[in-house]
Amino acid sequence: MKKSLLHALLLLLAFPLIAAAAPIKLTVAEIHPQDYPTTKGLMKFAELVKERSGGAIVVDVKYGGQLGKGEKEVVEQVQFGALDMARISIAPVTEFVPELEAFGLPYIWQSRDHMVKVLNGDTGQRLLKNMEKYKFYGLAYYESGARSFYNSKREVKTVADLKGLKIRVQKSKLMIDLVNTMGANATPISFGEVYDAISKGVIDGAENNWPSYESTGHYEVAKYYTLDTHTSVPEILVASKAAFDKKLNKDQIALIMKAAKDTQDFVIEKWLERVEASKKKVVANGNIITELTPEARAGFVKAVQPLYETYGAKHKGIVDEINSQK
Ligand code: BDP
Repeated sequence: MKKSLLHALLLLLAFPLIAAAAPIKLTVAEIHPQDYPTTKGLMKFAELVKERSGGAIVVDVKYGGQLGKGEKEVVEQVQFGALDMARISIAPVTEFVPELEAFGLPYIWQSRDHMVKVLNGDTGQRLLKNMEKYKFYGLAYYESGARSFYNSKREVKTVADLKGLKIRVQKSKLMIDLVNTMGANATPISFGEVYDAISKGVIDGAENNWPSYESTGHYEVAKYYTLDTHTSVPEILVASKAAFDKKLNKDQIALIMKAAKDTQDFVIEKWLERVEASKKKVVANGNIITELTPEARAGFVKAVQPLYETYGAKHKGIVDEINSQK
């Protein structure tokens, strides 16, 4: 009798401790596979959050598109509060946060250093903060190299060679307009459907950076890759304001934001390694890699100028800020 009373008392005492010790679980969606640089960054981020919160916050990295194959739909879920976080390309995010379009404008960055300076400086950080207006917490920017065209039909040496090619784009108005302005026929479809669409001849190609061209296997079905580097739209780690405000206090949100930023350099490091590995694999496969002559590059740059009269004018303040930091 006495013993069971004691047990009950102990249980009562222990229960609040057990309850308090249950970690807060957060999920982050990532479309890329486990060994992709951004996924590695998220693993590191999860490690930092766990360590710095003393195990009170646990981040589950759902990579490989487990939580959705379409990035636009994933962003929608984050905004709505059905998903805690996602690592995505800024391109589909611009459908929800229009001012981010400035970062995806063609040939806007002079170099990686220029981009990193702007993103980590006042301009980039202000735009991250501004995402709260759209029900997001912008946590950090991740590296994404430069996007270039690839196709299964022919070698593209000048912008005129793009004419008539059916090119898959991300679900983003800016990307659709960008690719159409260059003379190709933009076809918006989800990332995960591109391989089949190229191999079945539904589309002729797509555009992406070295690691995505390689990791998706697109290089196997679209052997012509032209390094025109038309856009360097960064990746972004976004959180749901609704979900975060419900699950976390201010200090915990600050801890998460800091941990995210602290993984940016790590992603750049992993990125540079992967670019080299991807190049090796693609070249060994016998793909045709085309470097642009200076004249051909000038042709690409000229072709996209109309976008500066529309999107550029719309975001003139930000574009001027970016240009002044060259
Ligand atoms: C890759 C981005 C990924 C995008 C994908 C795409 O890392 O987030 O979804 O491009 O083209 O470079 O959809």
